[in-house]
Amino acid sequence: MHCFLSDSYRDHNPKYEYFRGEKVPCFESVERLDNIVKALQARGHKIVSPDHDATGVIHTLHDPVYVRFLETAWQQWLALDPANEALQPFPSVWPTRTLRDDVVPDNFIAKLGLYSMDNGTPLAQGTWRAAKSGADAAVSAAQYLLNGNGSVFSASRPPGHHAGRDFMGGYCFLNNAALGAQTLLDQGMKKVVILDIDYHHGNGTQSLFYDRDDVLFISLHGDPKTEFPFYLGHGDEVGEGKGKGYNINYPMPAGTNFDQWLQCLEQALENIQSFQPEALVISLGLDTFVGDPISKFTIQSDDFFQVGHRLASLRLPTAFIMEGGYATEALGTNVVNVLEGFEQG
Ligand code: OKP
Ligand code: ZN
Repeated sequence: MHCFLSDSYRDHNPKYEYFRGEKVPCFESVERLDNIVKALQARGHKIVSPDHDATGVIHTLHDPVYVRFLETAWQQWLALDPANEALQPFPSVWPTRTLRDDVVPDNFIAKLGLYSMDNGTPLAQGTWRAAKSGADAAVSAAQYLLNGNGSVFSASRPPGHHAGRDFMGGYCFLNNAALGAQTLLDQGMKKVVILDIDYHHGNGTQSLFYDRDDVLFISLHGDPKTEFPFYLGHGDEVGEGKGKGYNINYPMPAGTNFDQWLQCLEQALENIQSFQPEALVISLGLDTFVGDPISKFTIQSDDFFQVGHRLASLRLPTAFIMEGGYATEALGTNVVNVLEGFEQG
């Protein structure tokens, strides 16, 4: 499959995140994408650099004030104290309910809380460059479909589906899949689907399109009653206004196996067929894998061929956009199994 690889993914390289109150090495690591690239090369897939600039569509979907914050966050952090170079900023306070989110505080950590949904999204020196080049890869993938091609993969990190109009979270800063879908619409398509098969609900993507009928968002994920992002992704979230009926969630309990997962996928495929879209954007998370260290489904590496195969049955121009997957060793194999299952389908 034709692959766009983010040029700057290695620039986002935070040293640690917090897990159960302890500093631990980041699950969302540089090595994840290194391994995907290795597997793509070993199995003969063509890898090119992004050839489109996402700046315009980033400012359509994301709040320009939030984007400016991301661009300058590391400088703001260093301006507090040059010794911060060796440290990572984390938010520690959030404007939850009754508190005001319409006045941007001067305090940097308070600003970070305003623009974050969690304290689990480490920010480092090259974060903006990596996030921006990942968005460029997603937009390039969308353009590749618009040029008449049938399928494409955008290889990037950090992921995107938890990021909303004006917030980061869940390792995500810019919503790559949403930016790809919006590009398809901006260039003349009338209806596109985003199907999110990452283990975690794509709360950012859902929120960006919740009141719209030109993007059908469907997500298969761990039940938010027990799984991140906890506060969105329930089955009764069906969209609002003219978007009513264009948001579909399939939450599944921890322990869900491939047969049970596939039953939800088959329902999602029927939802997609009824919508009659012009293109499909897949938020491709591989953290549904049995060996994933932070997730609880039991899908095996070989099952991912069938996932790709079933997606191909829709016969739609399809852009795969990389999201999560933290079993680093198996990640390359699992990604390429989906892509090759699709090509063989
Ligand atoms: C991002 B994506 C470990 C807890 C996990 C949230 C998970 C983010 C998943 N510190 N933090 O959807 O794969
Ligand atoms: Zn995930």
